[in-house]
Amino acid sequence: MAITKALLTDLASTVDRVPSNFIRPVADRPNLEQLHSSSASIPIIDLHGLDGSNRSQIIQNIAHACHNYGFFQIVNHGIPEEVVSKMVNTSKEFFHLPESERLKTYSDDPSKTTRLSTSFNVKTEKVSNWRDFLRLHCHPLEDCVQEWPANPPSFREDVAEYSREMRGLSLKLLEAISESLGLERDYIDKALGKHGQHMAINYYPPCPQPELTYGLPAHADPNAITILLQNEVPGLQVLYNGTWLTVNPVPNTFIVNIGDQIQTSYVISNDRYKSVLHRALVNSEKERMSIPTFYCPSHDAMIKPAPQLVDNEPPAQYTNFTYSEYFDKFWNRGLSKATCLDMFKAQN
Ligand SMILES: O=C(O)CCC(=O)C(=O)O
Repeated sequence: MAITKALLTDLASTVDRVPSNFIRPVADRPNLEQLHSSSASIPIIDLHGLDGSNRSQIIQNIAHACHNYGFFQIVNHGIPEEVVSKMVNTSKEFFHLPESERLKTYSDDPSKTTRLSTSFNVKTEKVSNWRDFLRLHCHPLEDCVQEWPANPPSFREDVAEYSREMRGLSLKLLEAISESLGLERDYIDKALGKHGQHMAINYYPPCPQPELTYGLPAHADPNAITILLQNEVPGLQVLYNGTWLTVNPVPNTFIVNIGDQIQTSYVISNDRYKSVLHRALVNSEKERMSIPTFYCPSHDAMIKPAPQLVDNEPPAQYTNFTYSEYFDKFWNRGLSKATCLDMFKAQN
């Protein structure tokens, strides 16, 4: 059976088998046992005292996590619990609105700055993913909010508050990451041009055969850093030394990962820090939501290695490019284990 509805959410509750367009080849299916048994995980970093006496220790912890895992979790990050719970509640309400209301925001055009869609890129992909998502540009905030859904009634206010907080946290983390690379505190800030900030609200409905498909298959993020909030349902896995580690949800914690633009620290870190593969698994019982904030360069920003990290040893690993060129490649090529960075490798 092929999918006949624009959105997965409205189809998922009517099927007791996964439609054929969602089924992955046998060699590329998730191992659900791993999802529930994995005990090792990515580092947790306490940000308490980042602006005071603990700064140098925290920066060392960040350097270790970015180099070895490309991922870390943060606690004591300063984001009020109320802001987070409003964000989660309004997102859930949005995905529970009647189909006709949600479809007002539907688009399969990745260049649109506000859109509800499904899977990843329905125009180019061969196998669909068990996900609907609302994608929002968030910077500059005052230019974006008017485009966002007006229903639920508190949506714009709750999401604007959350994205303001995420911007503050992103800037703090980018300063810490710059310092952890031995760069000036504002190095990455300047390298991002006028800056960009996007958000996705990922909605993964319960899936009748989660062993056959993914919410999102393995991919690396194209942006600078991602700050991910997940609800209480596990599903995120991160590749570490050839093994998929499940990142079990911990209340009041965010998950941070290095994206391709920092790997390349400019094209920044010249491969010192890794933009690591991760994926989302689904389950048969509970709806799962994750809300990544993608902090990124502005589209016109020229991405190049930090000169301090290049010299001759090691030579620049990537050619220079604009973020817009990179972003288009990411959406048009489809999610893949090979990062788009390979398309910009320097011929050394
Ligand atoms: O749902 C998750 O935990 C991962 C989401 C993700 O990787 C993405 O939206 O790019």
